[in-house]
Amino acid sequence: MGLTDLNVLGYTFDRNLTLLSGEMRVDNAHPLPGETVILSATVHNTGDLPLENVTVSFYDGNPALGGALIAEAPVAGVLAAGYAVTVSTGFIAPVSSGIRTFFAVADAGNLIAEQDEGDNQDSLRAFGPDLAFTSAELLSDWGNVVKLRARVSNLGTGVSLPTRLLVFQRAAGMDAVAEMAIPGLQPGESHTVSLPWDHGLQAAGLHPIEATVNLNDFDEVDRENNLTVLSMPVGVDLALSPFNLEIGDMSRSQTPVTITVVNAGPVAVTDAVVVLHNFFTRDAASMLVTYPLPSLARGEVVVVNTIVPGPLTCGLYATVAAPKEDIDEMNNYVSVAGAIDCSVRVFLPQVSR
Ligand SMILES: [Ca+2]
Ligand SMILES: [Ca+2]
Ligand SMILES: [Ca+2]
Ligand SMILES: [Ca+2]
Repeated sequence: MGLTDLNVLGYTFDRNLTLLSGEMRVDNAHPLPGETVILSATVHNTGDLPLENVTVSFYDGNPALGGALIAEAPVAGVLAAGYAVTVSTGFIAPVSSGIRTFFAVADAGNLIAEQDEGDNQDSLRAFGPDLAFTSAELLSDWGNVVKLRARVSNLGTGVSLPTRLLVFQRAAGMDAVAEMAIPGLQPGESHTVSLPWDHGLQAAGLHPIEATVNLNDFDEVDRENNLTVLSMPVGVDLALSPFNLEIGDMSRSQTPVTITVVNAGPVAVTDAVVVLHNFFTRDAASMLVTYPLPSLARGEVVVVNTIVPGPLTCGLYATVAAPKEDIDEMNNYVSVAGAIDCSVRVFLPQVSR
């Protein structure tokens, strides 16, 4: 009698519920104290069989360490294999607290025997203090001094601890270029800062500046709003004011023009020139008048009154420039269209009926 190898290809139909990491949600991360928020979690039937009596229990804190049950949310009807359903429960936001960790557990009472009882849980950190930049701007002060004007707000549900606001110019080194203390803030409270520093000698151009609050003094769920990136302009920035441009009768042979030049940048400017063009273009051939400005102090405003030969039937184009490159060209031009539209256009054929 020979040996018989008996190979049995077996397959067991499994039951399994799964909560995937990172699928828990809270509908409002910044509730007012006492406001009801909605916690939700998605339970997947990752087994082979449809399941009934599926529940997801929500806890405030880890249930294995004494976390309090918030609610047990039932899944209505049958959860078919391969399907998932999201269940939710209300939770009254804490009046004031640190960060909470919420847990969702599928089949917490273990009414369903599963292939894997260890994949039934997900968690979500929420609430607590949440510092954020709610406004921030960089202003040129005088010389090489710039100033960060910013508002830091506590958007969270818990009191924030005293911390620091740090300013970095990463390209210039790893150390903070400026810093100041931020006091502890109540939920909803804001703190406005005005923080000047001397940027020293910098190349002309736009330099990215990072301001960050609470780099690592205390824990926050949302750290993305603790950072703001601003642009520090260094160098010449002349501008023509679009609000202070006055032109006389553009059909005359002599037309008075009043134009306002602003030195908007952080440095004094020498040898600037205002150029006025006819025909609503900046072509050299259309140049009417050049008006030199030998020196402009930082922040200086100069009103130029001149008379240009007309008529300006197509319109007037004004530019300002200096020998040193301008860090923002967009504000160096103003124009006024004339009575005649001289711009090049493509006309579609018109069909009359
Ligand atoms: Ca499971
Ligand atoms: Ca189970
Ligand atoms: Ca924050
Ligand atoms: Ca400019």
